[in-house]
Amino acid sequence: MDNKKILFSGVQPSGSFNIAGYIGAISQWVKMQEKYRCVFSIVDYHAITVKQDPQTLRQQIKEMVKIYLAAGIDPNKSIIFQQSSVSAHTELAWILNCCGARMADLNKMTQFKDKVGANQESASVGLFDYPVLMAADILLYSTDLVPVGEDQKQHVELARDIAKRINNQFGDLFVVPQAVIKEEGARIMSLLNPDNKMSKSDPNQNNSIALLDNIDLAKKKIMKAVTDSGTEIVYDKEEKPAIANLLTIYAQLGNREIPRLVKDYKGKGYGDFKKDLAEVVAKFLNDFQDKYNKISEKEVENVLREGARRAEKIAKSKLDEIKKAIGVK
Ligand code: AQP
Repeated sequence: MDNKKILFSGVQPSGSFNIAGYIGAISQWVKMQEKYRCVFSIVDYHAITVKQDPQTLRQQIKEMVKIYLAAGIDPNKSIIFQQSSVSAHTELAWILNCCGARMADLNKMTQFKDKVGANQESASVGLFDYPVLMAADILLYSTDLVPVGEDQKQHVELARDIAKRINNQFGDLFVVPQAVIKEEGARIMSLLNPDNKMSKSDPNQNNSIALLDNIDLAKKKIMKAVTDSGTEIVYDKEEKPAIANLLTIYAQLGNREIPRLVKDYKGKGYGDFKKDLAEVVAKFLNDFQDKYNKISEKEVENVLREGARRAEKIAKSKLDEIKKAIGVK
């Protein structure tokens, strides 16, 4: 076994995956797989924490595999697997629920509060407990690094706390993982309301651009994106959050530096800027969808079968170690 660090991350197959998740998470995975041993999951048990249509969910799981592959995740280098096919995840989540996680931890989670709003009483218990399942996902693979968007930072912190508590009580069982968050692009905002993050589950699809969006539709969404008062293209997250967000998307999908873009657009208006950005997005989507459309169902099946086999081996051996340590085996 080499001594490369281990990296774990995942995406929920819930809704149409958008450029925010691509920029915040997947784009950094692709670069990191050269340097680390990587495990990437399609976290379907997280997706069912909110209502899903079974037929659509099945479809979205396959879609996510194709998205991983089209983005450049190489199944010969990295493990790609469906979370529910490795039962150690839910088994460990139960153990962590009992032995490591506390009510006070989960009561602090801002993503739960943001998602349920005033409807806390009708939210599923799974949605409340989601961060513990995420801790299990991470800790099973002795993960060193967890590359995620900024919204997941608090959940990785919880995984760290749980790992430390269990290590204190039962001996050194877990590696304490670290979140890896990009300096730019870790929080892409919604196109029509730059105070909110761009999110798959947003009911207004004009707020986001899905990787599989029709290209003309995506261009229209950019042209309709809100801008700030004034006319200048400057990067100022506080005063000009909408333009700062569009500059970030431009830089990330067009492989450009923000300061350089600001220089290039000096003296030009929002209209010119958005027209060019629409072209950058269109080119990115075109290239991406070309690759996506070449991936066959057979390839998806093979990747998932082989990924589950490899993930299961690592996860089962870790779970056995934990079961022995806590006294159930
Ligand atoms: N707006 C964002 N900017 C940057 N990164 C983001 N991520 C999500 N939104 C942004 C990152 O993408 C990965 C995918 O996360 P996920 O699908 O498991 O769920 P999420 O974080 O809950 O993302 P969504 O879009 O808000 O999904 P829904 O609406 O289904 O809950 C993660 O690494 C995330 O940080």
